[in-house]
Amino acid sequence: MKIDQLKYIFNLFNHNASFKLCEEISSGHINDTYLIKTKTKPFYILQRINHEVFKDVPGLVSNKVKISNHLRKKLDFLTEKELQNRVLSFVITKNNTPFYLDSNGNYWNMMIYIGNSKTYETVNNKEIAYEGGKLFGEFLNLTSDFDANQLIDVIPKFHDISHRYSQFEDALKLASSSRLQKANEYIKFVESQKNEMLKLQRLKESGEIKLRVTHNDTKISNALFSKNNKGLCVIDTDTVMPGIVHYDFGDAIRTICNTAAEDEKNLDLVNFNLSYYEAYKKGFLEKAGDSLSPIELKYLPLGVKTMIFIMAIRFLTDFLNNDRYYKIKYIHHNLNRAKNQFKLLKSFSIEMDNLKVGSKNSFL
Ligand code: GN1
Ligand code: MG
Repeated sequence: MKIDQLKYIFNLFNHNASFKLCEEISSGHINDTYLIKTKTKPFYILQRINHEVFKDVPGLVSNKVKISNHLRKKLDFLTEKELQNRVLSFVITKNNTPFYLDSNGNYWNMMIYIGNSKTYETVNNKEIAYEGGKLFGEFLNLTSDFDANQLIDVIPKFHDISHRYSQFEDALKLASSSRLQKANEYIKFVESQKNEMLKLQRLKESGEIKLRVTHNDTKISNALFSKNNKGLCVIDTDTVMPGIVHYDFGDAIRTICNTAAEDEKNLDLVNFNLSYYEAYKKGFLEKAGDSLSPIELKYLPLGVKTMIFIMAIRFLTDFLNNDRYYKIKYIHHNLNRAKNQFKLLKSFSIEMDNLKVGSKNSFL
């Protein structure tokens, strides 16, 4: 994207700032994200939302604005300056619309950049795990009184395993023989797991586990921390929609407890860190525990297992589909991501079994 085009789009939004420069933030797999630096602070985050993936962008933006408004109300004891660091603030266009739709059909959304903050792709100390737990736990707690029916399903069946299995099975039918061969060992494994992996979905569908507002992309890089490592703000609320708590708990653990990055190729480096699990759980329960029912609590560990599996099957499916969904940086990127998640799943299961043998405590 050319800088002049970005500057033009930036100036269609409602602000009094002068554009200075922009930097692409390339950590996301779906949208195009730019940090816009202006002559005076605050800076801004300008995003092109991928409308191939998100079919109803106006609905998506409406979801996130509703959630930010709700969080602001719940945190109204904070000063305006504090609120700007704790809750995403979206900027409307000069035409009073919550996004800009360009002539190529691209949707643009803008928010104020939260300065003096940092993110982690991987975690290297317990404090971050604990603070991350508090932050995501608080997000769930503060949104627990928001009626989830007011939100659209931004990606229907996003975390439904049966849907992910049917996409996987479709991919198997069309995949090239060379990709099938490279994925062979994992394909067999995926097929063997169906029963256990469907369990949470059945509990959701039977109504035993209630729908609530969930974030649905709680990887640790979607948590902002202050310079002194305190949890500040949950970001990337594109996938906020009705869901179950287990996947939010699971996705955070999936990324926090992996001793390596999600796409690390050397699988010896990929292990499940149990002490980070404990730290995250502690922070999470401190903040969200009161809003969780016994059945929600009981199945949190299965949420971890299921969420790691969901990411593994999604990466594997995209590899079989010749990389149509996720951005990739090299040819076997998706296969490596999938292998990484399968290794993490194995390591998680070993830790879980050891814990059960070693003591009478349940994993939770
Ligand atoms: C995608 O684009 P990003 O990085 O926010 C994906 C998530 C995955 C994540 C894996 C809409 O999120 O579900 O967990 O990659 N988002 C979508 O890193 O598919
Ligand atoms: Mg996301």
